[in-house]
Amino acid sequence: MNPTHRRAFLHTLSLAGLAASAPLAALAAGKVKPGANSALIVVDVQNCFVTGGTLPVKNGEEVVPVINKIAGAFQNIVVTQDWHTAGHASFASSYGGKKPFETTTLKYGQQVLWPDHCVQGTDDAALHKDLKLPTAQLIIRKGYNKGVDSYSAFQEADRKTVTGLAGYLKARGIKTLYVTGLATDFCVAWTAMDARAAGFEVSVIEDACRGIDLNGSLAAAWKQMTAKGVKRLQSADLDLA
Ligand code: VGL
Ligand code: ZN
Repeated sequence: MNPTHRRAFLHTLSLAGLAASAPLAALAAGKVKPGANSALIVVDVQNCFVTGGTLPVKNGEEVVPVINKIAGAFQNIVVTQDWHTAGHASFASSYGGKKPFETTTLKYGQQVLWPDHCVQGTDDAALHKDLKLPTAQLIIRKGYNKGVDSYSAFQEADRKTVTGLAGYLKARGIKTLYVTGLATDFCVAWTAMDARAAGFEVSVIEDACRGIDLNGSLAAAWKQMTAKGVKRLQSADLDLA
Protein backbone atom coordinates (compact mmCIF):
# COMPACT_ATOMS: atom_id res chain seq x y z
CA MET A 1 0.00 0.00 0.00
CA ASN A 2 1.52 3.37 -0.98
CA PRO A 3 1.27 6.23 1.55
CA THR A 4 -1.68 7.91 -0.20
CA HIS A 5 -3.70 4.72 -0.26
CA ARG A 6 -2.75 4.00 3.30
CA ARG A 7 -4.07 7.41 4.47
CA ALA A 8 -7.34 6.88 2.62
CA PHE A 9 -7.69 3.42 4.15
CA LEU A 10 -7.08 4.74 7.67
CA HIS A 11 -9.55 7.56 7.10
CA THR A 12 -12.24 5.07 6.06
CA LEU A 13 -11.46 2.92 9.09
CA SER A 14 -11.73 5.79 11.54
CA LEU A 15 -15.04 6.92 10.05
CA ALA A 16 -16.41 3.40 10.41
CA GLY A 17 -15.19 3.34 13.99
CA LEU A 18 -16.94 6.61 14.74
CA ALA A 19 -20.22 5.38 13.33
CA ALA A 20 -20.02 2.17 15.31
CA SER A 21 -19.39 3.98 18.59
CA ALA A 22 -21.96 6.78 18.05
CA PRO A 23 -24.58 6.72 20.79
CA LEU A 24 -28.06 5.69 19.72
CA ALA A 25 -29.48 9.12 20.49
CA ALA A 26 -27.21 10.73 17.91
CA LEU A 27 -28.55 8.27 15.35
CA ALA A 28 -32.06 9.70 15.86
CA ALA A 29 -30.64 12.03 13.26
CA GLY A 30 -32.26 15.33 12.45
CA LYS A 31 -34.39 15.46 15.60
CA VAL A 32 -34.67 18.89 17.13
CA LYS A 33 -34.00 19.35 20.83
CA PRO A 34 -35.41 22.66 22.10
CA GLY A 35 -32.86 24.34 24.35
CA ALA A 36 -33.00 26.88 27.16
CA ASN A 37 -33.41 29.71 24.66
CA SER A 38 -36.46 28.10 22.97
CA ALA A 39 -40.12 28.52 23.84
CA LEU A 40 -43.28 26.64 22.98
CA ILE A 41 -46.14 28.99 22.06
CA VAL A 42 -49.61 27.46 22.51
CA VAL A 43 -52.11 29.58 20.60
CA ASP A 44 -55.80 29.79 21.53
CA VAL A 45 -56.53 26.21 22.63
CA GLN A 46 -59.84 27.40 24.05
CA ASN A 47 -63.35 26.00 24.26
CA CYS A 48 -64.55 28.43 21.56
CA PHE A 49 -62.31 26.79 18.95
CA VAL A 50 -63.13 23.12 19.58
CA THR A 51 -66.25 21.01 19.00
CA GLY A 52 -69.13 22.56 20.93
CA GLY A 53 -67.57 26.03 20.93
CA THR A 54 -68.80 29.19 19.23
CA LEU A 55 -66.20 29.13 16.42
CA PRO A 56 -65.26 25.46 16.20
CA VAL A 57 -62.18 24.51 14.16
CA LYS A 58 -62.67 21.07 12.60
CA ASN A 59 -61.01 18.49 14.89
CA GLY A 60 -59.56 21.33 16.96
CA GLU A 61 -59.54 19.23 20.13
CA GLU A 62 -57.08 16.81 18.49
CA VAL A 63 -54.24 19.26 19.15
CA VAL A 64 -54.56 18.85 22.92
CA PRO A 65 -52.81 15.45 23.36
CA VAL A 66 -50.12 16.42 20.85
CA ILE A 67 -49.35 19.67 22.68
CA ASN A 68 -49.42 17.95 26.11
CA LYS A 69 -46.94 15.39 24.81
CA ILE A 70 -44.38 17.80 23.38
CA ALA A 71 -44.66 20.29 26.26
CA GLY A 72 -42.27 18.19 28.37
CA ALA A 73 -39.44 19.00 25.96
CA PHE A 74 -39.68 22.75 26.69
CA GLN A 75 -38.25 24.81 29.53
CA ASN A 76 -40.32 27.80 28.40
CA ILE A 77 -44.00 27.82 27.49
CA VAL A 78 -46.29 30.75 26.64
CA VAL A 79 -50.05 30.26 26.23
CA THR A 80 -52.34 32.70 24.41
CA GLN A 81 -56.07 33.34 24.75
CA ASP A 82 -58.36 35.10 22.31
CA TRP A 83 -60.11 37.46 24.73
CA HIS A 84 -62.72 39.68 23.11
CA THR A 85 -64.91 42.35 24.57
CA ALA A 86 -68.66 41.85 23.99
CA GLY A 87 -69.74 43.64 20.80
CA HIS A 88 -66.23 43.30 19.35
CA ALA A 89 -65.46 44.73 15.89
CA SER A 90 -64.62 41.22 14.61
CA PHE A 91 -68.12 39.92 15.38
CA ALA A 92 -70.66 39.85 12.51
CA SER A 93 -73.37 40.57 15.09
CA SER A 94 -71.87 44.02 15.64
CA TYR A 95 -73.08 45.16 12.18
CA GLY A 96 -76.51 45.30 10.61
CA GLY A 97 -76.88 42.92 7.66
CA LYS A 98 -73.58 41.07 8.08
CA LYS A 99 -73.27 37.32 8.46
CA PRO A 100 -70.39 35.33 9.96
CA PHE A 101 -67.56 34.58 7.53
CA GLU A 102 -68.33 37.62 5.36
CA THR A 103 -65.74 40.38 5.32
CA THR A 104 -65.88 44.09 5.94
CA THR A 105 -63.43 46.97 5.75
CA LEU A 106 -62.36 48.50 9.03
CA LYS A 107 -59.99 51.44 9.58
CA TYR A 108 -56.98 49.13 9.42
CA GLY A 109 -58.15 47.09 6.41
CA GLN A 110 -60.07 43.92 5.56
CA GLN A 111 -61.62 42.07 8.47
CA VAL A 112 -63.27 38.65 8.39
CA LEU A 113 -66.43 38.75 10.49
CA TRP A 114 -66.80 35.88 12.91
CA PRO A 115 -69.57 34.50 15.08
CA ASP A 116 -69.42 35.97 18.59
CA HIS A 117 -66.60 34.01 20.26
CA CYS A 118 -64.16 34.00 23.17
CA VAL A 119 -65.88 36.76 25.12
CA GLN A 120 -63.82 37.70 28.19
CA GLY A 121 -64.62 35.66 31.29
CA THR A 122 -67.01 33.22 29.61
CA ASP A 123 -66.59 29.45 29.70
CA ASP A 124 -66.28 29.62 25.90
CA ALA A 125 -63.08 31.65 26.33
CA ALA A 126 -61.54 29.30 28.91
CA LEU A 127 -58.57 27.12 28.00
CA HIS A 128 -59.46 23.53 27.03
CA LYS A 129 -59.82 21.55 30.25
CA ASP A 130 -57.52 18.73 29.07
CA LEU A 131 -54.64 21.04 28.23
CA LYS A 132 -51.93 20.10 30.75
CA LEU A 133 -49.25 22.78 30.83
CA PRO A 134 -48.29 23.16 34.49
CA THR A 135 -44.89 24.62 33.55
CA ALA A 136 -46.31 27.41 31.35
CA GLN A 137 -44.98 30.77 32.50
CA LEU A 138 -47.13 33.35 30.77
CA ILE A 139 -50.68 33.60 29.46
CA ILE A 140 -51.07 36.43 27.01
CA ARG A 141 -54.54 37.65 26.12
CA LYS A 142 -55.34 39.44 22.90
CA GLY A 143 -58.23 40.96 21.00
CA TYR A 144 -59.51 42.91 24.01
CA ASN A 145 -59.52 46.31 22.26
CA LYS A 146 -63.09 46.55 21.04
CA GLY A 147 -62.34 48.14 17.67
CA VAL A 148 -59.28 46.09 16.68
CA ASP A 149 -58.85 42.35 16.14
CA SER A 150 -55.64 40.55 17.05
CA TYR A 151 -54.93 37.20 15.42
CA SER A 152 -51.26 37.61 16.26
CA ALA A 153 -49.93 37.22 19.78
CA PHE A 154 -47.40 39.97 19.00
CA GLN A 155 -49.29 42.76 17.28
CA GLU A 156 -52.92 43.78 16.78
CA ALA A 157 -54.51 43.93 13.34
CA ASP A 158 -53.87 47.68 13.12
CA ARG A 159 -50.19 46.62 12.76
CA LYS A 160 -49.28 49.27 15.35
CA THR A 161 -50.44 48.20 18.79
CA VAL A 162 -48.12 45.61 20.31
CA THR A 163 -49.01 43.08 22.99
CA GLY A 164 -45.61 43.14 24.69
CA LEU A 165 -44.83 39.49 23.92
CA ALA A 166 -41.71 40.24 21.83
CA GLY A 167 -40.27 42.33 24.66
CA TYR A 168 -41.02 39.62 27.21
CA LEU A 169 -39.37 36.90 25.15
CA LYS A 170 -36.33 39.03 24.34
CA ALA A 171 -35.91 40.09 27.96
CA ARG A 172 -35.79 36.38 28.84
CA GLY A 173 -33.16 35.61 26.18
CA ILE A 174 -35.47 33.47 24.07
CA LYS A 175 -34.48 33.20 20.42
CA THR A 176 -36.37 30.23 18.95
CA LEU A 177 -40.11 29.66 18.95
CA TYR A 178 -42.21 26.57 18.23
CA VAL A 179 -45.80 27.58 17.48
CA THR A 180 -48.80 25.26 18.00
CA GLY A 181 -52.56 25.55 18.47
CA LEU A 182 -55.57 27.05 16.73
CA ALA A 183 -56.15 28.03 14.06
CA THR A 184 -53.24 27.26 11.71
CA ASP A 185 -54.36 29.75 9.07
CA PHE A 186 -55.29 32.61 11.41
CA CYS A 187 -53.85 33.06 14.88
CA VAL A 188 -51.04 30.50 14.48
CA ALA A 189 -49.92 31.88 11.09
CA TRP A 190 -50.07 35.55 12.12
CA THR A 191 -48.23 34.78 15.34
CA ALA A 192 -45.52 32.82 13.49
CA MET A 193 -45.04 35.53 10.83
CA ASP A 194 -44.93 38.37 13.34
CA ALA A 195 -42.41 36.36 15.36
CA ARG A 196 -40.18 36.20 12.27
CA ALA A 197 -40.58 39.95 11.76
CA ALA A 198 -39.53 40.45 15.39
CA GLY A 199 -36.34 38.48 14.71
CA PHE A 200 -37.08 35.04 16.17
CA GLU A 201 -36.31 31.66 14.62
CA VAL A 202 -39.75 30.11 14.12
CA SER A 203 -41.17 26.65 13.44
CA VAL A 204 -44.84 25.73 13.27
CA ILE A 205 -45.55 22.17 14.42
CA GLU A 206 -48.15 21.16 11.87
CA ASP A 207 -49.78 18.21 13.62
CA ALA A 208 -50.11 20.30 16.80
CA CYS A 209 -52.36 22.73 14.85
CA ARG A 210 -55.68 22.60 13.01
CA GLY A 211 -56.96 25.11 10.45
CA ILE A 212 -60.24 26.84 9.64
CA ASP A 213 -59.55 26.86 5.86
CA LEU A 214 -61.84 29.64 4.69
CA ASN A 215 -61.67 29.94 0.87
CA GLY A 216 -58.24 28.33 0.62
CA SER A 217 -56.80 30.22 3.58
CA LEU A 218 -54.89 27.19 4.90
CA ALA A 219 -52.73 26.68 1.78
CA ALA A 220 -52.29 30.46 1.46
CA ALA A 221 -51.10 30.68 5.06
CA TRP A 222 -48.48 27.97 4.59
CA LYS A 223 -47.25 29.69 1.46
CA GLN A 224 -46.90 33.03 3.24
CA MET A 225 -45.30 31.48 6.30
CA THR A 226 -42.76 29.61 4.16
CA ALA A 227 -41.94 32.80 2.25
CA LYS A 228 -41.19 34.49 5.58
CA GLY A 229 -38.85 31.73 6.71
CA VAL A 230 -41.19 29.90 9.08
CA LYS A 231 -40.20 26.23 9.20
CA ARG A 232 -42.80 23.46 9.00
CA LEU A 233 -42.15 20.66 11.50
CA GLN A 234 -44.07 17.64 12.79
CA SER A 235 -44.19 16.69 16.47
CA ALA A 236 -42.19 13.55 15.57
CA ASP A 237 -39.30 15.82 14.53
CA LEU A 238 -38.81 16.84 18.17
CA ASP A 239 -36.47 14.96 20.48
CA LEU A 240 -38.70 14.38 23.52
CA ALA A 241 -36.13 12.32 25.42
C1 VGL B 1 -58.99 33.03 15.62
C2 VGL B 1 -60.61 33.75 14.17
C3 VGL B 1 -61.02 34.68 15.09
C4 VGL B 1 -57.86 32.07 15.89
C5 VGL B 1 -59.38 33.96 16.53
O1 VGL B 1 -57.57 31.80 17.07
O2 VGL B 1 -57.27 31.57 14.90
N1 VGL B 1 -59.59 32.92 14.44
N2 VGL B 1 -60.41 34.79 16.27
ZN1 ZN C 1 -61.14 36.08 17.74
